[in-house]
Amino acid sequence: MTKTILRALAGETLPTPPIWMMRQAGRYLPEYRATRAQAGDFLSLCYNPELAAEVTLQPIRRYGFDAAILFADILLLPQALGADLWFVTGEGPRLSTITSDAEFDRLGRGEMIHDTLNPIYETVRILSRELPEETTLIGFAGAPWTVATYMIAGRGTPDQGPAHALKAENRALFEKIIDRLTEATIDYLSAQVEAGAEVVKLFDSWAGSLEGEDFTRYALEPARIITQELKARHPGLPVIVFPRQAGQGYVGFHQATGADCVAVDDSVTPEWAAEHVQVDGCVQGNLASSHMVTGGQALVDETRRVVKAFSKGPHIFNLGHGITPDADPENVRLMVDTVREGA
Ligand code: 1CP
Repeated sequence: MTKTILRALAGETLPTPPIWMMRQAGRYLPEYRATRAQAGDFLSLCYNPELAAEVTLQPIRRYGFDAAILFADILLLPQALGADLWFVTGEGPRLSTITSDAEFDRLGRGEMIHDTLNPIYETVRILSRELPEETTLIGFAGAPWTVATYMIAGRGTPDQGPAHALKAENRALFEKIIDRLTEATIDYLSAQVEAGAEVVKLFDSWAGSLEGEDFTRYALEPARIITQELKARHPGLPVIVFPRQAGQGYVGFHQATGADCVAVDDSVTPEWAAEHVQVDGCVQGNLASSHMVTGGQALVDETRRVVKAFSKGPHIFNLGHGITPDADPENVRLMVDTVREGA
């Protein structure tokens, strides 16, 4: 096994951590903005396999990252289940809402998603042919809770209030949504693996707003079911889970879910995560993405700090969350060089 990401995921401690970056294909890159303009809009870019593969490859060409992440979005799955989805420029995603049993009953089941998502699998097939042989291809989906927060509210919300309200008022419907998404996510990720994804990552961006028993039932348990079922269908498949802002909830997440790697955000320190999370397996993270905007010596110092804190166990270097559109591509270069200079 020569790909560094796969070695880290298998539990190996490497002299230099492999590196990639959340949202590495994105608006901070001029070549991304050009291809997106060529596609017309964001969703047309996602559903155009040639152009989606092109933007996936752009950060690989520019920085030589050790992994490429499929260019798509977590909200394509609800669209494939029958929700309406559109993006309002400057504001973000909008979806038709699901707040009643009648609206839920209009959604399709897991198997029908492939009609809509076939172009995504085609992007994966193109990438598995075109990526450099040392680069690992990561497929992904949103975790059921995070996707449900958008489906219930019809948009992004600062506190996921509408989803919490539905959970309190109609738990049976809320759980039907989580279960339907769990089933569909397994089918979606499984199809990405069949098309050539070598690793899958589950993004639970809003896991931090679930507390106590809710965290166990709606973040941990779906991640466990998805991980176990994918590994049953695809023996040896490495799985990365990202219960963002889980705090203490990160502790024990490897064992409880069976995931190979837990990605940590930057609301915890790398020293804390090394002691409490990396003890159980590979971790990914966790430089604050604001350093990609501000740069300078603080970027170098904090990058070295993250590398050092995780140097005694398996680690994949990444940001704590996605890079933002106002980031300077030169700062990304400085981060990559700083991580690799230790080699
Ligand atoms: O205008 C543009 O070009 C669109 C910006 C954009 C991009 C580049 C969106 C809209 N999605 C994406 C791609 C994307 N989204 C990827 C591709 C691979 C890569 O990382 O390079 C991935 C993995 C995602 C995942 C995603 N989408 C998440 C989970 C990760 C995270 O950042 O927390 C979430 C929450 C979304 C929803 C979404 N899609 C886009 C936006 C602006 C949002 C957030 C909306 C909100 O909460 O208000």
